[in-house]
Amino acid sequence: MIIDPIETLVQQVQAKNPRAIARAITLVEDHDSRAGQLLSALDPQSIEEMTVIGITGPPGAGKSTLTGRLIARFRSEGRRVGIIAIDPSSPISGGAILGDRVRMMEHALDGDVIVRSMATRGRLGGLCAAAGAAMRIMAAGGCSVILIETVGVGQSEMDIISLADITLLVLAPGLGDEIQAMKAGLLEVADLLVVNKSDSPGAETLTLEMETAAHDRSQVWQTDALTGKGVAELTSRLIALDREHRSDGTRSKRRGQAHEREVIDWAIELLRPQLSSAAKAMDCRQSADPRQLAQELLSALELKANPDI
Ligand SMILES: Nc1nc2c(ncn2[C@@H]2O[C@H](COP(=O)(O)OP(=O)(O)O)[C@@H](O)[C@H]2O)c(=O)[nH]1
Ligand SMILES: [Mg+2]
Repeated sequence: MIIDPIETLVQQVQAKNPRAIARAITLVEDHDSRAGQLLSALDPQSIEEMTVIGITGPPGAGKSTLTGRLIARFRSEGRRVGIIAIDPSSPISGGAILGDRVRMMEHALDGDVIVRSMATRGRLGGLCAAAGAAMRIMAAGGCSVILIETVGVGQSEMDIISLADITLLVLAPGLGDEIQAMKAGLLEVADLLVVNKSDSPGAETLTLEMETAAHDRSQVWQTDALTGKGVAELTSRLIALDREHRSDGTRSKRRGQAHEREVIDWAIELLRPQLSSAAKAMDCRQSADPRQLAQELLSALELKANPDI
């Protein structure tokens, strides 16, 4: 329960207060009626300037360990870092969240590292809307770099990646997930392909495979997140790529697409309560085709469904 007026909360967020940042994100996630007021009061300049880095790849590839390394690099440059960890597991078991928390523990006492976990399951969708809002709040709270760690498996995680300005696909030898990553189209969306655990057997083979699969060999980077080997080079490349994307129009094009996705996600979120009460009011005859009923529901709300799909 937040008793402070929204103006105070926004001021506290913009004064970089980590607790206020956390409270603001919770307020949006909880569909508080003041969420709109909060989001529109955030400084648009900081949101415009932030760099959002998506980190995806199969479980166990070393994403969280690498994220910890990237945090350290950005912190050494004096930058405030926000992390959004998308957890595909149930919020109840919390396994992945706990694991990631442990790996980020070295930064736990750093007030300039803001970590937020979000579950993909156990919620009614709106993950893009929630993650987008969290990024904006973190940026307004002084984070100039936002890292989003997500397991590249489902569609909702892919949607999240589309919110990033730059995406890293992290792979490791021996997991056998390269093919799956390719099938999921991750290779298409990733700007940089990271072969982590570079000292493990199979790293060279995987690197060669990735160089063949990539558009450009210079997309492929090797790291050992445990020792930090290769991380400085990867970070320099990331920063240079961000600069290139800012000047060649790539970033603004991606931002436009990301924004569109967020808007659609919000529209669905905002409609959900009405859909829910209209469905309750309607006789959802179990024998009737649910798709047909959905169309009836939309007509009842005077929304036109596309007849072609
Ligand atoms: N040998 C080796 N192990 C690593 C490396 N990076 C991460 N690990 C280990 O791999 C396991 C999974 O790492 P984690 O960061 O949780 O992977 P995630 O599931 O992708 O987030 C952990 O036991 C890490 O200590 C690396 O570069 N080399
Ligand atoms: Mg992880």
